[in-house]
Amino acid sequence: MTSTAPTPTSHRDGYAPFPDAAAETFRAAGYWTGRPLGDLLRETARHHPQRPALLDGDTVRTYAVLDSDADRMAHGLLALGIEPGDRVVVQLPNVPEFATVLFGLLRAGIIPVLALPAHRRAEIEHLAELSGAVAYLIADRLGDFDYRELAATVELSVSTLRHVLVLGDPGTFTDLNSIPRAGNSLPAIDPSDIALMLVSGGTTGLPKLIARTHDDYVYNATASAKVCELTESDVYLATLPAAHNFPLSCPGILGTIGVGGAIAFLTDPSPESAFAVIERHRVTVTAVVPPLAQLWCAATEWEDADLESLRLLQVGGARLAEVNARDVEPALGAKLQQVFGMAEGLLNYTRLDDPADIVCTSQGRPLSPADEVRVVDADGNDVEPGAEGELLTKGPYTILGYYRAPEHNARAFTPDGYYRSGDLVRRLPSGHLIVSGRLKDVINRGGENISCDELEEHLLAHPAVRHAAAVGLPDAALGEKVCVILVVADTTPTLAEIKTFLIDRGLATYKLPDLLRFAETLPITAVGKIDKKALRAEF
Ligand code: OOB
Repeated sequence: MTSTAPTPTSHRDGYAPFPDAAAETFRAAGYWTGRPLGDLLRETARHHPQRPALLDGDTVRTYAVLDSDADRMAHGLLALGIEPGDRVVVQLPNVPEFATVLFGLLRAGIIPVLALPAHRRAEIEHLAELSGAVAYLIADRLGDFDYRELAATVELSVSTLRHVLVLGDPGTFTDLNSIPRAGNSLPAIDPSDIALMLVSGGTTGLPKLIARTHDDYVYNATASAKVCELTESDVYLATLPAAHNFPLSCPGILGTIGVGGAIAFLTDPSPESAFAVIERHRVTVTAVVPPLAQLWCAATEWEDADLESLRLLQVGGARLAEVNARDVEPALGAKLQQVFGMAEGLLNYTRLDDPADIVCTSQGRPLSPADEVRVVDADGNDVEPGAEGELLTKGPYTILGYYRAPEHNARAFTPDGYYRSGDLVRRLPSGHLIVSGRLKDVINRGGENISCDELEEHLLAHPAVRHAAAVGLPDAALGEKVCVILVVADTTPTLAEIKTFLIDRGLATYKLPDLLRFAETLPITAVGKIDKKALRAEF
């Protein structure tokens, strides 16, 4: 076991609950409604049984069908002997069955641990051990990767695992579609209990588990749907991996189900395949990370799909440079919404009626009136209004501790329950936040701190630059030197040209790169953000 907890027995061992007083406040104020997540689907299915829920090529699953499939899935999982409170590692690509499996587990009170399709042995074993998972639920394969081979290894090393369930060809494992589907009554769900576990996007070490309750996650999804003015006429496209908080619940799949919209799924987010699906299903809303937003914008020059239906492009997960933000509406014909969120909770959105300048230069403002945000200096004191500092937060959908991680929690949370995000922000008088970097994504060059985000933003303004990443490399004299890695369009600028360009933009000379490297593509994380750890190792 990599868990620091002493052989936990109950699913609540190692969980940091909301304090009673806070919970009472959130209920009284109406943020928490006492509904289990599974009810989002139940209520829509009751009111609009014939509306399309899941779109997949020519196949349409209505809300009535999804609702009864989810119930049957719940019965089947319980019939296998998986019990309410048990954890199941789910690793599925973006396919409609993701929704059936998720709601099946939620209704059975079984806790999904939502792994990303790109996770491999190290992450899956860690997540399964840490959560004490009894089952691992996979697709047979995605592209040329065979998840059954991964499962065969994981099964040997994780002692709590009793089942491997496969969507598709099961090989030597259990076929998810052949498990018995009837005969149980579904358990009562306590809305303050853990509904599901997300995986942290953490930049250091192995991922951590983030336990979200029914109450807080229903609020996360439904309040996000309101901010995005989502209605039953919307068609949401799950472009980023569905297990990630952004496409899952911001407002994503869950928010769309809550309002009775339809959902289409994408396993390949390349412009060619994404644009075809947008055109075919008349997609209205989707969420992407900045590198993908850039790629889609550029691709409108050579792809001629009809994207007219797209009304809102949400971009988040990493800093979107202003130059790229300004491209979105002209290129795609959709409104841009910047989303600065975290699996730990706090979500910031630019609003649909914010002025264009705010939408293009800020990362949004908190979703909830009950979100508490502090911007603090290195000593934990609030900075002057508008000054840069670390974002601390707590509120009705922000966790108070990672699951089974007491030592890490002592550093990552303040004694009075604020999550230390590690993000450097500035707050505008309107409450909008500008993310200026990460506490750790800073290069210390001879004692001067250089924000990688800031440098990258300037580099992206260069006409030849498609993608840019700055990393600190060890240097005997300076401690660290500045290395810039660029993906360029057609011309290849020299280091001297890049320096002149940056000086002309008014950048301080100590921030200029020492080294310039070129790459065909930049390495990305499981959800598609630029992977700084991998870059540092490579250059
Ligand atoms: C989202 O969630 P995670 O958990 O994968 O990553 C959270 C971290 C934040 O702490 C921040 O460092 C960074 O990703 N981040 C942004 C950003 N959005 C997230 N940095 C700059 N600008 C942004 N717009 O990434 C996530 C969760 C829900 C919605 C959207 C993103």
